[in-house]
Amino acid sequence: MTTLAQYLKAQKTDSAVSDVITTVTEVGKTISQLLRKGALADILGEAGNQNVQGEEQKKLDVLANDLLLDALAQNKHCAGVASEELDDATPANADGNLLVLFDPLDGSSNIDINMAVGTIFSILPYQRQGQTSENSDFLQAGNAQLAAGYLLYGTSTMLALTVVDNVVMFSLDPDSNDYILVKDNVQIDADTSEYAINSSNYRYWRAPMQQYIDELVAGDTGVRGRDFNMRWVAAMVGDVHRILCRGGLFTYPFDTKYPNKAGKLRLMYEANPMSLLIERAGGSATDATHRILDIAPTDIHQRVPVVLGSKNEVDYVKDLHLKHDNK
Ligand code: AFP
Repeated sequence: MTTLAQYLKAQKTDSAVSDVITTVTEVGKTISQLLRKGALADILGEAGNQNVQGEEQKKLDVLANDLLLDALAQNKHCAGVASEELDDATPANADGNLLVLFDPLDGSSNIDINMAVGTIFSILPYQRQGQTSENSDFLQAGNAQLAAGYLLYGTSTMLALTVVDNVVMFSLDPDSNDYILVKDNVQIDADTSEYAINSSNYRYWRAPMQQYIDELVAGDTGVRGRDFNMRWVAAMVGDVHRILCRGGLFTYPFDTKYPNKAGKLRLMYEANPMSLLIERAGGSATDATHRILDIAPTDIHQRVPVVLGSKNEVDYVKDLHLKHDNK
C-alpha cells in the first residue's frame, strides 16, 4: 500500500510542490467530512441564511473556498492564491515560489441533491519571489503548470494527480484517513463510444458542434456507423473522472447563450488543470481547434470552450470545426 506522502517522496517531487499538494489534500479531507455530514452539519442552503440556532449559515462552496484560502495563505511556499470564487487573487507569502489556483467546489449545484462535487487545483511557478503577487502573475499558459489535480467527493473520495509525466489516483481510506494509491499511470483509450454534453444548449452551438452531435445521435444509422452513449454528471470533475476511468469525450462548447462569454468553463480553474491530467493520460484537450494548454490567458477568470478526452474523438471534433471554418 502506498500513501500519498510515500508516493510524493518516491517520485522525488519538489518539496515545495509536495508541501502545497499536502495542504490542498488535507483541506480536502475536511471538505469531504463536511459533505458527508450534509444537512446535519447545517451547511446546506444559501450563504447569508441563518440556521436553526439563528447562526449565520455558510454555503459549502463558500466554506470550502475559505478553508483552502486560509490553509494555503499559511503555506510558506505559496506566494499567491486565486479562486474561482473570488474576483482577485490573494497575495500570500512573498518569499514563496508557487502560485495556487483552485475551484473549491466544482458542480456546487449538485450539493443540494447529494450528488458528486469536487475540488480542482493547479500549481504554477512564481517568477517574482520577494515581491507581492498580483493577478498578472497568474497569467501563465496551462503548459507552465507544475502540478494539477482534483478531489472528487463521490461515493468515495478520490484524488487524481499529475506531478511528473503521468496521472495517478488515490482513494481516501475512511479508516486510516490516508490517501492510498489505487491507480498508477492512468491511460485513456484513443477511441470511445461515450460522450458528455448539455444538449439543451443545442440551438446555441456552432454548426460543426451541432453536426457532431447529430452524427452521434444518429448512431449506427448515420455516418459514424455505430451507437454512442451519453452521460452528464453536471460537475466537470465527475465527467473528467469517468473519462480517466473508462475513456469518453467531454465538451462544454462555444455557445451564444450568453454572447459575452466564450464558453461556460474557466480556463485557469477548470480547463487548464483538467487538460494537463487528460493529456498526461494520453488524451487530448482543445477549445475545438486549439490546444487548451497553449492558450495565453489575459484574465484570471476568462472562459473557454472545452472539448477533451479520448484522442481520436477530440481530433474528429477538431476536423469538423476546421473543415467548417476553412469552407
Ligand atoms: P457549478 O459549479 O456552478 O455548479 O457549475 C459546474 C460547471 O461549471 C461544470 O462543472 C459542469 O460541467 C457545468 O457547469 C454544468 O453545466 P450545466 O449547468 O449546463 O449542466
